[in-house]
Amino acid sequence: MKTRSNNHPDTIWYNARVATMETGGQPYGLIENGAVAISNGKISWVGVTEDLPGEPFDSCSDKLDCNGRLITPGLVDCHTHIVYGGNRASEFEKRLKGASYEEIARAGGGIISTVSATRAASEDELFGQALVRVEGLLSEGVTTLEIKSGYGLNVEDELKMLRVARRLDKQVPANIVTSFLGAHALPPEYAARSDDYIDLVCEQALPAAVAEELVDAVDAFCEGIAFSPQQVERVFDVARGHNLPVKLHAEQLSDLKGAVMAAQHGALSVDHLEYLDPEDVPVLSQNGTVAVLLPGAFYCLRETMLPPIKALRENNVPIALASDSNPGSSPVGSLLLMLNMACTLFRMTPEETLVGVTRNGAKALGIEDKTGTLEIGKNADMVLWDATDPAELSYRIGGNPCKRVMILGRVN
Ligand code: DI6
Ligand code: FE
Repeated sequence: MKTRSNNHPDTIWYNARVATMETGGQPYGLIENGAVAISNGKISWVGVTEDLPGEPFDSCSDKLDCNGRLITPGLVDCHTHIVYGGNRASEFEKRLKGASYEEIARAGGGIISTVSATRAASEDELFGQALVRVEGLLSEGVTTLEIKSGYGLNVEDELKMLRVARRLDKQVPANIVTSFLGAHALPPEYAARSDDYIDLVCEQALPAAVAEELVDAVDAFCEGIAFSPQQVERVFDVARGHNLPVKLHAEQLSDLKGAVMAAQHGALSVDHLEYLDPEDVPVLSQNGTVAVLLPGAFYCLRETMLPPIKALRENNVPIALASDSNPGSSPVGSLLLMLNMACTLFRMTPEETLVGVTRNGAKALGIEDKTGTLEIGKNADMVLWDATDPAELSYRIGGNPCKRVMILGRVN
């Protein structure tokens, strides 16, 4: 029997159009008639099929002829609230009759109605319901997923949500990372005492979640119906004390300058951004902060204010896209649909949208050294599509062109 060198490929996918999504070079980092070789869960070789070194190719037992189809990096959904109880279909009906998202929120509906349902649900119930939704995303080629807390809004129920996210990470093949979003909304028991609630978040909820190793990043909702930049800064200071990266829901409904504040705190990302002033965009690029755009929420809220795409492009701010999967503003179960919406609603290019759910999605989570592009040394997270042109992924609406998903070198 042959002894295998560490670099001997376990798997080779070849005869493919390989969209590496690396910067520079061809659009999409495309390699025609390409191949990707995998060793020990990592990418060990990427290039033109003819250039594959002969012997390892010949002796590799797991070879897949892709027949000219497209390979991309595994998709990254960098912003979801996919763990929650209940649903808000009745609120959808109210909004169709004319009530606004903000009016519903101020009348105790909206996020708070999901908080009641999430508090009432057991950990097992939340797990079972979220698993179905997560599996839906994964079936479309998502290999990395972020999940936020934020519907518990007390110590016990925030921890419950994060435990569900950690259980999901163990259960499914995809990599799941968590964000603590205790400062998502003011729970009713703290009405008119928002500073006291921030005390609870800073002094009890976040430290307890960190102590249980449930937190990969810290997020907040900076908005008139949520928390001020000053209140969010208090949460960010605690995050920094625990060496945790921060991110922020900012400028979704109004311009409170939350994005600037977050970028100045070195935030990984600022998310939503419809009301971000183009003049504030340079602060994002100066701090390496990713702009995460959420076309599902824009669409569902029938928003008309567009995020400042032109300024983001001009300032070379990396743009990511995500589902924002949540029961209120974005009941979305498809990341590919977000690519189409970003093209149609935001006039982003198909290439920008694919970068947004691969390379830049990974960057928004601070894991761009591990995933998001097809480069030697990165995790072998990749998708084979029943498509040849990368633009097909944003062009089609519905249908699922995902043929095969590899995560950490394993096809599941
Ligand atoms: N902005 C959003 O779009 C979600 N959270 C947030 O801060 C909405 C959450 C919800 O409506 O349940
Ligand atoms: Fe969100």
